[in-house]
Amino acid sequence: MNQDKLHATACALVAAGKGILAADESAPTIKKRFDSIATESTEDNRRDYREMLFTAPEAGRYISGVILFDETIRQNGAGGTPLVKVLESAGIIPGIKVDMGAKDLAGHPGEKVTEGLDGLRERFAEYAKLGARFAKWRAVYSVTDMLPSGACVAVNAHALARYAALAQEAGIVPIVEPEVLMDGDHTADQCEEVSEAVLQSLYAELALQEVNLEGTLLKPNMVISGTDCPEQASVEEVARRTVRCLRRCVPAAVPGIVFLSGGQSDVLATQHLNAMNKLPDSRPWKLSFSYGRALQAAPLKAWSGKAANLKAGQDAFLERAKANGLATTGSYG
Ligand code: 5MM
Repeated sequence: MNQDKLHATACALVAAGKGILAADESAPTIKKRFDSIATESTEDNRRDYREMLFTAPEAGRYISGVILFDETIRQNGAGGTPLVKVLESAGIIPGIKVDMGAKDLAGHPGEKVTEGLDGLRERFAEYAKLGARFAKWRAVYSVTDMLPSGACVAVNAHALARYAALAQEAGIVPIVEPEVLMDGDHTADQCEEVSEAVLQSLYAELALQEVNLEGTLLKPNMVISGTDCPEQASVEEVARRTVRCLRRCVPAAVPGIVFLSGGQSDVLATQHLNAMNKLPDSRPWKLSFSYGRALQAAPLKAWSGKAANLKAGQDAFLERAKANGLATTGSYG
């Protein structure tokens, strides 16, 4: 394992003014997205849509890396160039989602454990050959008065650390993504408490398994009220709570924290990131983004499955990418 190389890649992914595009929707998720614009989810349509995003002029000014799905990392663009090469020539680092999804956790109704460790060493070796320089594994936690259980927190931390160790062995930077879900009526207080427990368990497990933190990135949720909670935390409160929670749990050795958007509106996700980067509190890590929906909702709608809308789709994508790029330095609005 070349630790300097892993660290350099992790730092490049959180360079000032830049963040990550999560374009790693699995087949059922991308179908859901395409259903919303009445477009069939064929292999060609998925390629055309993603190629539209990857080739948006000057996307590399705001986008440091793209998380790909297994199909995409093997796919050629319409002109025959591999999409990995298309990204590289735009100055964007290719990444890969390697988890096999969140499955029901035995004995714990309503909870999930992320699977995909079997054969992962071999898959990493192949992905490295295909050009992946970073990877992502997502665990999810539901919040209720009873959840998450200690078991759910522990098994997901263990799996995230096993994945991270295997990624580094292959020379690939692991992004660890523990997502405390927004669904439900829980308060921002509950979200903060659960996020803290999840992160503490994760960093204890990463230490136990001797993962080199300098060569990792964290992709967490923000500390936010549940979608159905009658009292919604303001932008400033979300920023303050999120940074407080991260300062309590995330070691200074981690180069960067790249948030997921988790179902927030695109503008709100940008405002939250911007507000965090404006806080005077000292922070040892960069705060950036790794948004899926918050970067793609607008371009997906503008494109709507029609080649004639390519420029409109790219313009909509660049607008969100630029806004989030500004938010990484607290200079949005
Ligand atoms: C892009 O969506 C990713 C893949 O989800 P599925 O495996 O369910 O298809 C997802 O992991 C995404 O990378 C993160 O949740 C961040 O995306 P959002 O939309 O929450 O910013």
